[in-house]
Amino acid sequence: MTRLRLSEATLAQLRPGTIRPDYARRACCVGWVHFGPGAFHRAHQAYYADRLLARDPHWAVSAVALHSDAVRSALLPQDYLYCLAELGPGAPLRVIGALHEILLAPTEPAAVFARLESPATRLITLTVTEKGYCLAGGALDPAHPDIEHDLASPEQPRSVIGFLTEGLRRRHAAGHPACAVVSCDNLADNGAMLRAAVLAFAARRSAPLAHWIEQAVAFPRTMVDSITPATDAPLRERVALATGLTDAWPVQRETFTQWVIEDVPAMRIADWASVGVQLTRDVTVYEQAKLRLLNAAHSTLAYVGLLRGHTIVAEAMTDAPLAHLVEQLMRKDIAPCLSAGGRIDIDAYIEATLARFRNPSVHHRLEQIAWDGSQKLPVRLLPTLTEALAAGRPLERLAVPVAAWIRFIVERARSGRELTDPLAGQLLARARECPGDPTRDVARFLELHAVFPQPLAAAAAFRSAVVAAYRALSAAGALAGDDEHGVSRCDPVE
Ligand code: CS2
Repeated sequence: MTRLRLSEATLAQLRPGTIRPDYARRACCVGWVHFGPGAFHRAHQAYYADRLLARDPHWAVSAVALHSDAVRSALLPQDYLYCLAELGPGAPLRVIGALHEILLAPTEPAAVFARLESPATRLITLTVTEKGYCLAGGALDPAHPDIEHDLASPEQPRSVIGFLTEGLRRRHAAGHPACAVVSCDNLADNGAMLRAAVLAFAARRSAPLAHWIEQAVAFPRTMVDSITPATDAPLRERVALATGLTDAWPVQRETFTQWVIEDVPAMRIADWASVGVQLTRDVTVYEQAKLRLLNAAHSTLAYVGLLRGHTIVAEAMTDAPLAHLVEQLMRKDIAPCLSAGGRIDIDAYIEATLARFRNPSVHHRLEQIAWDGSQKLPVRLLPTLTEALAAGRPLERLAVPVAAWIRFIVERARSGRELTDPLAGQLLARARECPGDPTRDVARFLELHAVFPQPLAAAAAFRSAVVAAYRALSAAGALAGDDEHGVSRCDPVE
């Protein structure tokens, strides 16, 4: 059966049961520019924009794709409408109408700058992933090829840092007020990090420009959370059956969603609370709990789970020794290093996170989480390891995901399977040089300064914990509790 394609013209033919935009899309205007219209943005921030639009028509989103035209090609024939499926029994399916356009940065820089410069734009957000910020050691990498390029050709930038700086420069030159720039990526202190990267770039262009950005532009920090599995065939099927229409690129996420933004004057531009977004003075406690508990546990499940032959998070959580490791890691190793300041009940947070991982409706591939480990470990795991080392706390269990990541890369190099990571070439080359001796294999990887900071990398206690975990894991991801007698190979002595 040939189905019609989702679009403005076919919206009226949606089968009952799908939630549709409850506002006049044509009356909406762009007030929000977003870099990176991937699945996470479309399932998370665009959902909140959609809810805001029901109250205020000034929040339509102009999305900017920095590299690929795939999302625009899929959504342009649909007037940028797409379906968002929440996952779980009886969870809703809704058509999101918040996207007004998708601009292609490489071919339409003038249109991108026009949006950035426009006084109607009151908010700029980013989901460009950890690698999109062109950092090295937590600061802008002036030797990054895109940054070198953008400093040489600031009006035809490639990087998001180049686009933002030039867009802000034009805004200032036109006499328009500054607007907030908000990183929605999983980076520690994402606001300060983005601000420092833009200022470092701007300072190389012009001191007065850097000064104006420093004085006028707010970079509030955020915590974003909602598990968003990549679009797959069952989702397309669900959407087609429920709506009666074809959607070239629907997105899906768990029902749980959270967005916490630092409460600065520049963010008091919308009724955020009315759509469930929380503004607070102190985002750090939320951010640390999210990155160090949820994301660290995710990466542990990914690397150990893949070695153990699992493919999906919920399935890995049915593997008792692995689920036990993850829970102990969160409760006994990570939680004691967190300063929740009474704002979050950490035990309840861990309980809820484990329940989210066990949700069988969420088909979240471990492979998706395993991507870009060189960018993720320094944010999710290494700060806890650094603090645990300084406090003389046990490192044995915390070292397991690090060892599993190294094993995972060594296995990829051996099997010739693809490794998705901006440092893939370097990582695979190192893995091929590994002789198969735990001490020497681990040493090859701990030399990677872009991943392992000093003094952690040089600390004997850390090195020996990673070597022990690497030895215990073996290529098949062996864990404590695998043998019936529960003899502990990874558990620290308690
Ligand atoms: C995951 C995250 O892919 C990953 O690395 O850990 O995308 C995670 O699902 C989200 O941060 C949840 O909000």
